[in-house]
Order: sequence, then C-alpha cells, then structure tokens
Amino acid sequence: MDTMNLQNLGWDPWFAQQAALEQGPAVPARVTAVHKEIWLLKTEDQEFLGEASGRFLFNALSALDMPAVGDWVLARVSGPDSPALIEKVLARKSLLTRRTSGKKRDFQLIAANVDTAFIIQSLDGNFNLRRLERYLVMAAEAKIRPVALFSKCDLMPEAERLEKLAQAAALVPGLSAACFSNHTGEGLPAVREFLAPAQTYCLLGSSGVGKSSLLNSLAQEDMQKTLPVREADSKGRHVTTARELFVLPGGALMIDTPGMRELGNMGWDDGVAGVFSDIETLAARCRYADCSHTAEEGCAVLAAVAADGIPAGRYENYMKMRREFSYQDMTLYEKRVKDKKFGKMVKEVMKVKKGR
Ligand SMILES: Nc1nc2c(ncn2[C@@H]2O[C@H](COP(=O)(O)OP(=O)(O)OP(=O)(O)O)[C@@H](O)[C@H]2O)c(=O)[nH]1
Ligand SMILES: [Mg+2]
Ligand SMILES: [Zn+2]
Repeated sequence: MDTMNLQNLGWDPWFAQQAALEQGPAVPARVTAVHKEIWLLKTEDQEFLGEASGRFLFNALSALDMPAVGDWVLARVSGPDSPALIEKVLARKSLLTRRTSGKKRDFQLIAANVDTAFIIQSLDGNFNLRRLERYLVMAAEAKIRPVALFSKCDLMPEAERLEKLAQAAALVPGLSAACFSNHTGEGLPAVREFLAPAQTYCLLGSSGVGKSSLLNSLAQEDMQKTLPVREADSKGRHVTTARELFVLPGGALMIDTPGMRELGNMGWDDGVAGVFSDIETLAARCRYADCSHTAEEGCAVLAAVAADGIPAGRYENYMKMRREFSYQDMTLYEKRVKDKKFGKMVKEVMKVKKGR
C-alpha cells in the first residue's frame, strides 16, 4: 500500500499502523464530504464517490460508526463508473459530536480527526461568552485544541474589540484568541499563524458569523458561497448546508460547517470539568459532597458567587449545563417516569386548585 502521498491530507503513523493490520485490496482515503448515503473520498491524486459496503452497514451499531467528514476510511475501488465500497473507518484521533435532542440518546457527527477548532463569533451582536463556553466544552470533550476567533472587527472600535478579546481569553487559562475582518483583511495574518500544513481545522459558530468567508479569505478564492445576514437582527441565513473539507493553498485542511442553531445537549465529563475548572475546584470544598450549589449551607460555589469571585452569568451557565446534562444522561425509561410524575403532579395541583 503506497501511502506516502497521503501525508498532505493528514495521514500519519496513527492511521498507518491500523491500515498495516488490514489485508485485501481496500485503499485508504479521506472523507471530504457526506451526502446522505454517499461519501466523497479523496486521495492525493483523485477524488471519488464511495458507499458503505453491506458488511460495513451490518456492523455499524449507531450513527457514531458511520463515516464523518475528516474520517479516514478503507475503500475498495472497483471501476471508474461505480462507487467505491467503504469497508472500514479507521479509529479516530478525535471526534466532534453533538447530542441530538430527539427521543433516542443519539449523536450527530460533526467532524472527525480535527486537530484545532476555530470557534467563531462575530463582533456585531453574536459575541456571547456563555455561548463561547459551550463551544469550548464541545472542543474539550472531543480533545481538540480550541482557538477563539472574533470576526467582523471592522464593525467595532478597537478599544471595544480588545475588551471583548480580554474577556474571552479570561474564560480558560491559555486560550488562544484573535480578532479579524474578512472585509478589510485586518487580523488575517494572525489567523494564518494558527495554520500548519496537513493539520485539520474545523470552523464552528452560528450562521452568519463569517465561517465560509474566512475559508475564502484564507484560500484567497471563493471556495464556498456566502450570503449577507438579515439586517433586522444580524442573524445568518444558514447558507452552508453541508460539512466539507477543503485543502488550503498553504496545505492546511479546513472543514467548513453549517452554522448551528443551538448548542444544547452537552456531555459532562472532561468537557465541562475543563472549561469550568474554577467552579469544579470550589465545588470540592462544599460542606456536603452532594451539594447542588443552589441553597446549601457551606456551599463554596455560592460563597464565591456572592463575593464576586465567579461572575453570576458564568455560574448560571454552569448550572444550566449541569441540569441539561443530568436530564440528557437519564435513560429513556427514567425520563418517562419523570415526565409522568411531572404530569401527575400538574394534574394534582390543578385538582387542589379547583377544589378550593
Ligand atoms: N463586516 C463584515 N462582514 C463580514 C465579515 N465576514 C463575513 N461577513 C459577512 O457576513 C455574511 C455571512 O458570512 P458567511 O461567511 O456566509 O457566514 P457563515 O458563518 O458561513 O454562515 P452559514 O454558512 O450560514 O453558517 C456575509 O454577508 C459576509 O460578507 C467581516 O469580517 N466583516
Ligand atoms: Mg457558511
Ligand atoms: Zn456547593
């Protein structure tokens, strides 16, 4: 298997070791786009379509097992007119997911094998530290280096920009953050500094913040379509509808994604613990081990909020994510019971009221 030329696409010993254990004619390729049940695959010198082999589908247990943008797969290429058959997804170095809010405890795949996430907010009304925290949690959970980028700095006076940048950088010690403008080009050299050849980057953020515009700026050509935001509320129009991987002129690999409508349904674990390490550290000092940090005596978290050691907004966001998480993590059965109990309670309260 000649894989020398795959290194420009991010191939490295991690994947090579796995591929070496496989026998047969399947070749490694990187997934650059997903369209329902068809995957666009890339090797150094060609692009081709792939579909999942029957055996692959049979063995796939959940959405997590399907190929995502950025994945390395082994595919059997047959002829020029028929799609290649994807036989295996190589173990990922990282995986960006979000939990879907449906009934099933399911995940939506965002991108695989991403090294760095560019978390983008625009300075024209999209700037929000609580939202940034959520994205930071998402990146931490996936074990991906986050970089906070603030777009449209042409719309904001310098003093205000610096103030916002400082607020963002203060969220997590050592967080890289920068402002830029796709329109004036200001700050773009600083963004380029984060890029390295054969490393994989993912653009994350609300619709309309300028993710595709940044891709185009960095590529110095229009790779992706962009559209103006709605004037009334500066909300984006969800122009980008699919995730796709592009090779930038300098050799960096960039995944553009559709703006996310909301970012609920987070996991707890490493993600939240990392981003809210200040609160988690305090929580260990609460008098009661099962302290809910809402009303208890001797709650170190509440004490810190009262003493302005922790901003109230940060505390509220922490508590909100905690609630979401504990609900998300219940089994479907537990949820039903809880919902039923709640329904019953509502009924009883109504009865009491009527009976009065
Ligand atoms: N003033 C200003 N406008 C910008 C900047 N970057 C992007 N825009 C504008 O913002 C609008 C939205 O940009 P897009 O790049 O399409 O946004 P997106 O994040 O890709 O949005 P979705 O694909 O919907 O998720 C376009 O009209 C851009 O011209 C910037 O730095 N400054
Ligand atoms: Mg876009
Ligand atoms: Zn407490």
